[in-house]
Amino acid sequence: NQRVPLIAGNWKMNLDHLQSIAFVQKLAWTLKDARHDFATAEVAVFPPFTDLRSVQTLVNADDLPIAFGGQDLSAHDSGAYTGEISGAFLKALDTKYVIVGHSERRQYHGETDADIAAKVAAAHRHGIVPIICVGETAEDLEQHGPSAVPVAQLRVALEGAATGSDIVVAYEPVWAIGSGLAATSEQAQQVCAALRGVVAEVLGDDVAEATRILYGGSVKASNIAGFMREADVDGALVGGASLLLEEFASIVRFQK
Ligand code: G2H
Repeated sequence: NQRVPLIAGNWKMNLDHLQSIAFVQKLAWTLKDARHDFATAEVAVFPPFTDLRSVQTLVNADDLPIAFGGQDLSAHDSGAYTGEISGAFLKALDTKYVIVGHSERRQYHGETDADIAAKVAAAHRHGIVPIICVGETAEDLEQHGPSAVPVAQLRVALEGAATGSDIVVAYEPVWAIGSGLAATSEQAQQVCAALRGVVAEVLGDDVAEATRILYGGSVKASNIAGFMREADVDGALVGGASLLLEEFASIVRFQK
């Protein structure tokens, strides 16, 4: 397939301002030293909102081949929504991507599939590519089997997708997040294939063929190659390991 893998580092609410800046700079140098070919794997980082401007300045000034994005966005475009960050604000900072529907947003902020569809629509209104996160809890897995819940979540989220706009999907089993216990590559492949089926059903075969589907949940340098060998896994959404320079750089340099 023609899909360029995406390795995305979700920093969550970690790294202070100085650490963020130092990290982006060192990551770029490390990848340059290793002659990383960004055409073979795209790299993106997702700092907290308060560091997006600094990351943008750094990336633009040094012409660093690193994409970046927000960890969330508002479903609304503007108005009296205290504490919210709009798609327009993110776009003004040159963000290419925005994570939507991360399980931590679903779990701690009560985001529903319908909320996530509205955020997908908001991202597309502003020309930002949403990384739509779906995944089942251990309980869901026991009750409904491996694909049912993520498939249902994605079907609703895609109701917000605009025709002709890019999406990225991330399969993140909740039981594998930050637990150290990643899914097996076979498990990831099975669900990612089912998710590609949903994209085909809703947005058509061509979009499904072009859409990158990532695996996320305890991805490390030691397990990335296995995931990347799978036909329907096109990269990774990395949390904990994205905060460790050498570890993240090795993930980016995975060998197929
Ligand atoms: C899942 C993932 C990144 P981790 O949340 O989105 O985190 O790699 O720490 O499991």
